[in-house]
Amino acid sequence: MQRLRTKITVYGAGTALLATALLPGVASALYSWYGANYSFDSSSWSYVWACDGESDDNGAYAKYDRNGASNQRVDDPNGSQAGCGGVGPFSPVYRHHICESQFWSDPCGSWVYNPG
Ligand SMILES: [Ca+2]
Repeated sequence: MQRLRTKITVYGAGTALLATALLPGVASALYSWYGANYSFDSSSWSYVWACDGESDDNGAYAKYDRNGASNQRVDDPNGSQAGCGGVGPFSPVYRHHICESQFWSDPCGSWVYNPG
């Protein structure tokens, strides 16, 4: 019984190590969600991405503000097909959120803010 417990402990440590190893490149990224649509930043907030995760014919796009340019927008060009739409690199993004194109007005997820 003692031996089994030891094996479980070692396996758990290995899993934690793997997760840590995968994180550094995206450690600063924050996500804004609306349903299955989302936006996120990358490379220290120098890129913004919009990802349409819903096959509902409503396009998804990210709105963002960055140093020197507010009310910017980037669309996911192929809708819910694989891949997202991205822009950058440019001066750090201050905030972004995901929105969905609908008939009357476009609902959006919560703004996420650059912590730096
Ligand atoms: Ca897509």
